[in-house]
Amino acid sequence: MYTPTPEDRFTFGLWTVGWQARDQFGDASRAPLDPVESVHRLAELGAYGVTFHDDDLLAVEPDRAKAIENLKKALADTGMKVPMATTNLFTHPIFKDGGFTSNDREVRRYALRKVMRNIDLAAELGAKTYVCWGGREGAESEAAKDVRVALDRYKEGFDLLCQYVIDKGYDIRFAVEPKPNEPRGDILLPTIGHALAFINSLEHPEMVGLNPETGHEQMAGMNFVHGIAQALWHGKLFHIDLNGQHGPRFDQDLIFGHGDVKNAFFLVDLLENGGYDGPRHFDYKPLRTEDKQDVWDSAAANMRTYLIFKEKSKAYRADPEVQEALEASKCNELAQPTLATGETYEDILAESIDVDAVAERGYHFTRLNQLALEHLLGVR
Ligand code: 3MF
Ligand code: MG
Ligand code: MG
Ligand code: MG
Repeated sequence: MYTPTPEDRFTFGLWTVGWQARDQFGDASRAPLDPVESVHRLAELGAYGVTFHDDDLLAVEPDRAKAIENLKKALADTGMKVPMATTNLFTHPIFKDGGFTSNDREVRRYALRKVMRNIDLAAELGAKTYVCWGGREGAESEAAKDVRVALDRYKEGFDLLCQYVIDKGYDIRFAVEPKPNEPRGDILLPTIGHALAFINSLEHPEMVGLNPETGHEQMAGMNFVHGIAQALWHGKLFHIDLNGQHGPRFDQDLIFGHGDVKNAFFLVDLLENGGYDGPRHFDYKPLRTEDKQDVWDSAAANMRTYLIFKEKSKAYRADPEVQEALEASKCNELAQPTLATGETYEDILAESIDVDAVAERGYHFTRLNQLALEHLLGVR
């Protein structure tokens, strides 16, 4: 039980287990990890696949062609898949003012070239999703960036990349990953909502969706489950970055479930029942305190935690008391359209209500929440 298999479709960024734990104040606490080893170890743990930034492949082999060859062999040896790829437009100092929205036009052109080059590899490896996290697209001062003009350039970038994918005949869609801040003081497209609105203004909105990350939304004080629900509602949940975070502070990238436990439970409940059929992708960082073996233990913990929540969600939904409480809280009544078939606003206008009597009715949400918590705490 709680043992992952490839059918669960768990995937990991090579940069997650491969993180050397260099931070703002400290040096690396772990040695570089060979992507080949990551693919093998993750396969042994029951993962479905890996994802990568172009630069992740060069962790121990600086020759790109050789690095790609090594990765391909590891994938062939293990049966691991690459459902998503992405570009590193944030580590090299050339991107210090962004990639697609750098004030420097030459940098913008280089950034787009770097993306197109890696899209070719993504397509070759069978990736269907190409994630764009604009980590350096932003500013520290309002004086430094005209956001309206920067959004023009952001749109220009996505329109160009969509055209590239169309012209090449690739079966790839883009997924924007919102984040409010870090490493920039303020990042463009800071939340799911901002990104959804932006996508609507693109030349090919159908080719662009979202890759929301748990911690990023929680850094902005947002409810991740609500954000994911809205992304699903718009048909825009193309991919997801699962991890843990304790509210608005630096980007913690904790193991999934090691942050807001109850929100993580309802997230799994939503993903499993809300029509998402993409990979369950982890974007976490093994703690800086951890050693080589802890890295693999932490990778396993992400998947095990997800599977535990999945079981808990099933038990919660099957509990007759929960079903009764959902009914009593009118949760099912919300699914009923406000107007009956054939009715118009005239019917609403003609109606009357005993406002005081209706206002007195309780919704009994406390009971529902307590039932969920008791399932989570294992006492039901
Ligand atoms: C940073 C992130 C990124 C993105 C990645 C995928 C390094 O906070 O979450 O991870 O997920 O670039 O595009
Ligand atoms: Mg992140
Ligand atoms: Mg992420
Ligand atoms: Mg994060």
